Amino acid sequence: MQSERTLWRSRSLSTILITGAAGGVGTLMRPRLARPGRTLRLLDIAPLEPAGEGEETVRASITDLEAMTRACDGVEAVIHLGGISLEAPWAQIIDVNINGTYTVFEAARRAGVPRVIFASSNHVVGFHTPDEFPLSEATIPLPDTYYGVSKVAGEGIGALYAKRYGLDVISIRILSCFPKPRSLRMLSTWLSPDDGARLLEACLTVEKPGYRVVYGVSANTRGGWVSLDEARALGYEPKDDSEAYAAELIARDGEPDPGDPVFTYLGGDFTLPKLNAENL
Ligand code: 15L
Repeated sequence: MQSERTLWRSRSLSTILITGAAGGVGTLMRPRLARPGRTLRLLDIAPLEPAGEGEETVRASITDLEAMTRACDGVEAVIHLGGISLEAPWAQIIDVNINGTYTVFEAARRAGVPRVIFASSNHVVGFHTPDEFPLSEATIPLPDTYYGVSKVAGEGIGALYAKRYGLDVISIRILSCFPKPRSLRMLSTWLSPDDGARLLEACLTVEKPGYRVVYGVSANTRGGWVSLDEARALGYEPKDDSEAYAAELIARDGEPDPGDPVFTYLGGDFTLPKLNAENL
């Protein structure tokens, strides 16, 4: 007889709602999370590519509680990627990222969805310095932007819904998820799309995680900025390494200079004065 653990792991999780599915990470994850017997319900306020086999599309705002509750109907897990992914004026951050994330969790609760995976960010802890590396789940938040503050709030909302209502909630502090590293910093912070999908699959299938905070990053030779222990405890094993792109990036940008302000803090250029309030 299969144990409960094996049964949970072998399930395809028949319907998964992905918010922000038209965005950068959503677009990368869409083909990678497809499985036989699984429906990906892809939600975005922006236009989505037409639904293929095993897909449904929903045009809605993550701030619309009624629409979100309908979108959560029959869903076994929500992957919440939606929201503004860069620094923006406070009013926009409050509306889309903070109110939107509250709305996603509340819709999930109302519809009886048992699990929410929240795309948090390294910018929750962006003002930590290299002498503190590797940062862990226990590192205190030092957000570097209003955007980072919204991810702290999102983690808090997730913790509330996990503890008060019993949802399984995993906040992933994603470092840099792009098809390939775009900068010298990303040689340390890259999360390859395939590793991103591996991490999400681990978050979807691990048995009864309760509330967790993990970092999302590949096995980069120049990494070590954040702990992978928390993600590994969920069953994630990264396979990719940004080193494959190092020569190309160094030929373009030169050797990484530890004195470059971009390396002063984990958050890189999100910590620079160009993102001070007067410039937004
Ligand atoms: C993030 O949270 C952003 O959404 C993304 O655009 C990248 O800038 C990333 O962090 C990063 O730190 O590289």
